[in-house]
Amino acid sequence: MMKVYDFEGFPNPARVRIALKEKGLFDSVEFVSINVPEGEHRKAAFREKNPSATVPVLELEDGTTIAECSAITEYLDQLTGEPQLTGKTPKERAVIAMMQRRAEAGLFDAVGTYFHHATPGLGAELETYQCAEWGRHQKTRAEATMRYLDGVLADQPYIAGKDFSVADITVYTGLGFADFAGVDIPDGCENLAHWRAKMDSRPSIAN
Ligand SMILES: N[C@@H](CCC(=O)N[C@@H](CS)C(=O)NCC(=O)O)C(=O)O
Repeated sequence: MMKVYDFEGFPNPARVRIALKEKGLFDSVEFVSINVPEGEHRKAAFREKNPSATVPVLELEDGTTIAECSAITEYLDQLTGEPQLTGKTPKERAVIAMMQRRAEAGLFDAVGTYFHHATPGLGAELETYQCAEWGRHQKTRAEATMRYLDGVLADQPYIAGKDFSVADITVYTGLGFADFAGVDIPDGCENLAHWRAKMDSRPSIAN
């Protein structure tokens, strides 16, 4: 059985958990909890699985370890032979990859940098280097990305076009991370708010 090393309730693990549900694979993996708040992910045993010392990590039955949510989602999507999250045609795949990267760098990771640098983050023991100014700058980047995505959603129902994709998962979990970190959706982003309300009731997210 494949294994997912993660910590339930954290934002990056949530990305893979939603992808697993979208693919009907949630019950085909064994979850192994890595206690991130206590620093278990920084110990040698876990660094052997992921030198970046982050969760989640997918471990295949042959022992191959795959880190990075985008890479894990790509694998899961291809595994079933029927890609639904990362596109089928060259054009779909490229547009989804572009929007996924914009969402990840501009929103999800920007919120993460704000959280880790400009707030207490994971606490003094784990946050060994903080640059508050850089963190605050990334908050403005996250807000700008929310405004950009609001504009995107004025013309199309999902982040990368007419169909749900991995980019929607990244934006949805990025907004959840933003709530947790204290980054508000700017006033007037009604398209983004409506899209979010629609996502709230999607089975892979609601259940
Ligand atoms: N880009 C990575 C980010 C993974 C990540 O940062 N995960 C967080 C949990 S949400 C983590 O393990 N943080 C540990 C730390 O900051 O020490 C991915 O896509 O998986």
